[in-house]
Amino acid sequence: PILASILAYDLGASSGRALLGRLTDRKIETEELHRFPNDPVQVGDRLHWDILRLYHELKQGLLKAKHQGVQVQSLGIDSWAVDFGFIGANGELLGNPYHYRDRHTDGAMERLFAELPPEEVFGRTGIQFLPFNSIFQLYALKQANHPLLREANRFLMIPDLLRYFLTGEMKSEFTNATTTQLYNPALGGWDTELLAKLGLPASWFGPIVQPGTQVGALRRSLTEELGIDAIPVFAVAEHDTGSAVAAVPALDRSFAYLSCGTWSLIGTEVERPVIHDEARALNFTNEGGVDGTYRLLKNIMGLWILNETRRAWERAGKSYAFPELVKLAGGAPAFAAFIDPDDEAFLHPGDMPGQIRRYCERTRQRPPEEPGAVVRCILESLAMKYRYILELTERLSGQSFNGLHMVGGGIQNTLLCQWSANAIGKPVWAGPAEGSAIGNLVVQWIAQGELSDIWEARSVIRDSFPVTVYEPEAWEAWDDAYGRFLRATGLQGT
Ligand code: LFR
Repeated sequence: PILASILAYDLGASSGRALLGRLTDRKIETEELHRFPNDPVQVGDRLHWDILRLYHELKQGLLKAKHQGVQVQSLGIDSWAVDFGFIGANGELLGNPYHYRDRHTDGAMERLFAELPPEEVFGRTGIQFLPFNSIFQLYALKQANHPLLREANRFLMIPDLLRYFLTGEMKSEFTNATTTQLYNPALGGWDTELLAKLGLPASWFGPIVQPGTQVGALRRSLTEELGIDAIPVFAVAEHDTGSAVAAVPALDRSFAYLSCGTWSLIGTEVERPVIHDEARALNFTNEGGVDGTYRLLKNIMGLWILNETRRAWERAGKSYAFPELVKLAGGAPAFAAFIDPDDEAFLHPGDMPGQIRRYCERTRQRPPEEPGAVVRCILESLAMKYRYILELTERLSGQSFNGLHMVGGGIQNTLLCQWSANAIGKPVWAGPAEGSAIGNLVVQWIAQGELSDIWEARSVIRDSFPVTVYEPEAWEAWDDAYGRFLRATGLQGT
């Protein structure tokens, strides 16, 4: 094992991992220390995260390091965005955080807009409208007169909360704070006017720290419980997408990325948030990044649709391994039917194959029947949507990209990488797969002076991990099918 190293916890919507990292002679070595499932738990009508189990897994990681004789010099946590828990006056967590796919936010966005126009919310925050943004979750809780709100004293997002469990210190981290849609980049802090308009107490929202800030060390009760030293704890880019973008091995300062996992996030890095009518109309977001940058990007539903389809088949007693599904897709007829992956029908857990069938019926296409055809429909539609959003990113940022960097676990799906290259008609550079965890590590090294800044980090990542190049193929067929994709989905050409 790597004996002296730093530790990155990266929590995804379906699994989490702890990665050890070591930096020597401008080369990064990583080693997976611990991997664990992150299964949401449905209780009655509500869908929750199992937050204490996640904390338990963080501790298991620390124990594994101890048993392997690894000296952990610092650690950081990143996770998915928007979700949160409340701390009561006694310092304890109140309730179990909701999952952003819970239905308690259904309709909340529209109801909020009846009170506060979307122009104002976007103008203040620069954040895209997703029905599960913290702002809409909080609004839904408020309208439901949720008992939690009477006891709440502090609002902490998932990584803030886990970091609090580890250290006893409450701090909000910048990149993740921006995803609440309550942070105002022009003010450089929580938008207290917006909070007041929504009737949310500003006192819930504490100090914000930038990625790369040391926020305490493991608390006494924990080091005694585990029999380990007090490891320094850093706020990294605690939004996993923020960490993933930090790890994009770009050489050119003008670059486009696709962070590919449960979600597909496509965009570019900008110096200043892009907040104007067009950005709002296209529903682009400006999420906080590392070193004062912003991530101008858009969410695409991503491999969630495939994962959830596979789970539905599994429930029906038909289990397929991913490689098998991808192989079946490769053998199915091309361009038979398209979905818009971002249709609301695909947001919630449930009968995904049924949703795809109904979408096709609604849009007068023959629904795919066989598993291979269903998977092909999902992957081709994703690739087409990537082209669509990449073109919008170019338009909004006034740049033209000569290829697309793909990072994240989704790049293991080589068919998707190839089809993405085909759809955009430009090369795809795939790697690294552990984008978020590596971004988490490099921000700790920058904080410790081991790397000078994000651009040195990117070049070190480039030299440390393989990047697979996918050259576009069959451009004419893909370009022709793109027209059919736009018509089938009702999306406007750019
Ligand atoms: C990706 C991600 C996205 C965010 C979504 C929900 O893991 O963090 O950036 O929009 O999850 O939190």
